[in-house]
Amino acid sequence: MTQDSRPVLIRLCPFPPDLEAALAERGQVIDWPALAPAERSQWLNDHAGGVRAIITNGHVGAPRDLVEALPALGLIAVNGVGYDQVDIAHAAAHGVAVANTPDVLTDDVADLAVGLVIGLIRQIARADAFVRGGAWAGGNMPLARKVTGRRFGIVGLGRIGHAIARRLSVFGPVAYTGRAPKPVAYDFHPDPLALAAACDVLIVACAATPATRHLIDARVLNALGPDGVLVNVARGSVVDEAALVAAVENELIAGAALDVFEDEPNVPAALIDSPATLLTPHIASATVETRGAMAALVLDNLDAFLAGRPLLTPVSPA
Ligand code: 8YV
Repeated sequence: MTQDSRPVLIRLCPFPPDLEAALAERGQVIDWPALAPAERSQWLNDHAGGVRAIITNGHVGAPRDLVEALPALGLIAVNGVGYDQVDIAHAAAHGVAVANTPDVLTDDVADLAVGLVIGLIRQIARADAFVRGGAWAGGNMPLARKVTGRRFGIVGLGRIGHAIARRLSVFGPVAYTGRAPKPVAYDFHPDPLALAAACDVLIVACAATPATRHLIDARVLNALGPDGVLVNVARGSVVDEAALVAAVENELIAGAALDVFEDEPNVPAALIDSPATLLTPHIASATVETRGAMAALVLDNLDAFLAGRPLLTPVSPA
C-alpha cells in the first residue's frame, strides 16, 4: 500500500459485492475482521494515521478504542438506520462524523412489520408447513384469529413507526407511544404500559438507546394480555427477552413475531420451539432494492466526506 495515495478505509464487516467493489474504487479498503488481533496492533502502529473512514453496519457499529486509535478518522458510515452500536458523542468528541441510511429502508421495514402481524395472527408459516408436511389430507388446520378490527399500538412513531401506522390503519385503530405526542390522528399513550393495555397488537419501532433498553418488560407484556401479540422490528435490546420467553411459555400473551433479538444470531430455544412465535433473521431491510439504495447512500456520504462536502444523512449527537 505504500504506492497507493488513496484514502484508507477500514471496513468492519462484509458488504454486498457491489458495495465492496465501489468502496475499493474509492480507497484502500482494509478488511478488519480478516486481521488477527496481533496483526491489528501492528497494522495500527504502521498505518493508523492514514485512515479517513470506517465503513460498518448497524450490528457491528464501531468500537471506541478503534476510533481513538485513528487520528485522521473523520467519518463512520453505517450501512443501516440504527446506529446504537456507535457512540455518537464519543465520535463527535474525537472530531468524527457519523452517517446512517434513513428513509431508504422505511417502506421495507414497515412492509415486514405488516407481514409479521398478518403472518403471526393468521399463522401463515404454520399453514405453509401444514401443506408441505402433508397434514392437509388428514383434515383442516385449526382456526387462526382475525386481523381486521384489531387495535394496533406502535412504540415509537418515527419514520418507520409512521409508515407502519399508515399501513395498519386500514386494518383497525392505531395508537402510539413515544417521547411526546405528535400532531397525528392516532391516539397517544404516555408509556408502553398504557399503550399495551389499550391494544391487541404491540409493535416495537423505536430506536435502541439506553432509555429504550428493556422498555418492553414483564409488566408491559402482562398488560398486553393473553389475547395480545408483540411484534418487534426495531432492536432486540428494546424487549426484555427473558421476560418475553416467560410470557410466551406461560401464555401470558398470545404470541410474538420477531425480526430482531437480544443476542443475534442466537435465538432462545424457547422462542424457536414455541408454536406461538413467528421468527425472521433480521431481514426488515433485506431486499435487493433497499440494500442497493442503502449502499448508494453509504457511498454518497463517503464521497461527500472525501470531497469536503456536507454529509447527506449525518447523525447528530443528542
Ligand atoms: C440492517 C438495520 O440489518 O438499518 C438497520 O438499522 O438493522 C438493518 O437495516 C443492518 O444495518 C445491516 O446492514
